[in-house]
Amino acid sequence: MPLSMKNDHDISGFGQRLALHAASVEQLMVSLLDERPRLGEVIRPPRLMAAIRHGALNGGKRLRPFLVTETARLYDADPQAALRIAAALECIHCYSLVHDDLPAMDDDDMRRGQPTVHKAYDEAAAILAGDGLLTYAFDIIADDATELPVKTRLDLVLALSRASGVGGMVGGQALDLMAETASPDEADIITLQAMKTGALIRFACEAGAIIGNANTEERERLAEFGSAIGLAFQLADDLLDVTADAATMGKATGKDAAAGKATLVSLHGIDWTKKQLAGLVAQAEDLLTPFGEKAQVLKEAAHFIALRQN
Ligand code: GRG
Repeated sequence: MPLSMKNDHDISGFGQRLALHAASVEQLMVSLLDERPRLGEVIRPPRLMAAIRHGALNGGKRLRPFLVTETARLYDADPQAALRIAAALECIHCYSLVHDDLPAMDDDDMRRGQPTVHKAYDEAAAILAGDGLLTYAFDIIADDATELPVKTRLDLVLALSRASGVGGMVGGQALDLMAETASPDEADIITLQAMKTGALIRFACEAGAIIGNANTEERERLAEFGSAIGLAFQLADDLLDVTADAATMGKATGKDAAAGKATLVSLHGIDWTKKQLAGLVAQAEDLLTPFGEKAQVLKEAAHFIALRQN
């Protein structure tokens, strides 16, 4: 069903499911981000850990972790192992937000309804908190406590490195910073968004296939599903930047227009964007067809991403 016909699609049920899942990710992250040094560590400096917790344990939607565990569920994979990969990915996402908020980047004071890490602490603390979260993600995956075969953990490390690194999120952020002074065309914008925001969401969906030891065709199919909903996520974010208020979003809005930054919404308008979103959700649903009833929740996730209000 096209999205334009169903803006009243009920996403509240999915929202509750997501919130429940978020609580389990949060619980694991609380225990991972404590001050107890692990084997090979000396001490975990309390102020650094407090800044890390401020940036990571502050009420995000935990959408990427949800996608990891839900795609892993298609393969009846070990839920505890999947949850650890989900937490690792969330560490990377949180690091990206902490660094993105810095004065040298987006210069934001509020995130998830709270002062950003550099506001609550200071810039050096925010840089180090981001660095710490980034490194820790790979620690979590490699650790024997993640009870997956070594080759699977290695595949996850490689895929997450590629998604978050110079050819993925970091590269996309670099292109995004350049876009403030250049005039990117539609193809440039799609590329930078697929890298900056899409790559982690693509990884989230591919991760379930890696954890579940899926064949190459299914791994690619789930990655493509991730790409479609990743682009939808960014389009919805650009729409919200135009239509939502800061209180609902827990962060400043109207920033793209203020920075003179071209987005697909500024190029094509709101109606076009909504039609694109509908097309992406339909494409995402089609990609899940071979998984049958088991993928119903992932279909709901695609709708939620396109219709979300924050
Ligand atoms: C600094 C290396 C580096 C990268 C930053 C992703 C990113 C790259 C910056 C975030 C900028 C931004 C706000 C992009 C819009 C899409 C986005 C990632 C929104 C935040 O994600 P949500 O809605 O946030 O999943 P929560 O708070 O729910 O986790």
